[in-house]
Amino acid sequence: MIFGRSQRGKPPVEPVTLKILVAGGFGVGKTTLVGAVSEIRPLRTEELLTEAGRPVDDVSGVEGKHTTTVAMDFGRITLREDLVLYLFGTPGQERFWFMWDELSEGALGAVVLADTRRLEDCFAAIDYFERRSIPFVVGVNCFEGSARYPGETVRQALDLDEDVPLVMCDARDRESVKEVLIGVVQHAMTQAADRRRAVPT
Ligand SMILES: Nc1nc2c(ncn2[C@@H]2O[C@H](COP(=O)(O)OP(=O)(O)OP(=O)(O)O)[C@@H](O)[C@H]2O)c(=O)[nH]1
Ligand SMILES: [Mg+2]
Repeated sequence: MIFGRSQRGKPPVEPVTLKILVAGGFGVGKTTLVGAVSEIRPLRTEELLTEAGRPVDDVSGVEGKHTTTVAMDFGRITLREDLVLYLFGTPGQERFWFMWDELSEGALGAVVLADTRRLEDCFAAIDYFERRSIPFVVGVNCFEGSARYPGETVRQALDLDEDVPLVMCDARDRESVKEVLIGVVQHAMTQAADRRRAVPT
C-alpha cells in the first residue's frame, strides 16, 4: 500500500490529492486520455484548427482531428477512496508551451504520451521533465494502423533512462489509462524514496 494509512475502524479520511500532468506532442491523445478516465466532466480548452494554422499544425496521422488544446485539459480520478488524482493535460503545440511551467507547478509526476509514427514529437516533453527532475512514465498510445514495436525498441529510440517506465496503452480505454496513472504514482513514490535514501541524515 503506497500511503500505508490504515482504514480499520476509522472514519473516512480526507483523500490525498495528487497532481499529474499529461504531456506529449501534438495530437497524440492527451485530451482523449483525460476524457477517458475523468469522473467529472473534463474541462477542455479546445479551439478549431484553422486554415491559418495549417502550415504549423501537422495533422498527418490524425487526419480526423479538427480541434486542438490551447490552454489545458482538466480531469479528476479517484484511484482509491483515499487517493485522488487531478489530471492536467498540456497543450501539444509548441506555440502554447508557455502554459507548461504554470501547469507543472506542484505536480507529482507526468505521463508523456508517444505515438510510434511520430516519436520525435515527444522528445521535448521528455527533455522538459528530465531537466526539472519531475518523475514521468512514457505511455505509447497504440493507435490502430500504427506499427507495434517492442518496448525495448521504443525505449532505445527515445534514449530513455533505464528506470523510466514505458507502457503500451490506449488513450481511449479507461482501464488502460488507469494502469498508466498508477504507474506514474508508483514511479514517483519510488523516486522520492530513493532520493530520501540518498540524502544522509
Ligand atoms: N485510433 C485512435 N485514435 C485516437 C487514439 N487516441 C486519440 N485518438 C484520436 O486522435 C485525435 C487526437 O486526440 P487528442 O486527444 O485531441 O490529442 P491531443 O494530444 O490532446 O492533441 P493537442 O491538444 O492538439 O496536442 C482525436 O481525433 C482522437 O479521437 C487512439 O488510441 N486510437
Ligand atoms: Mg489536447
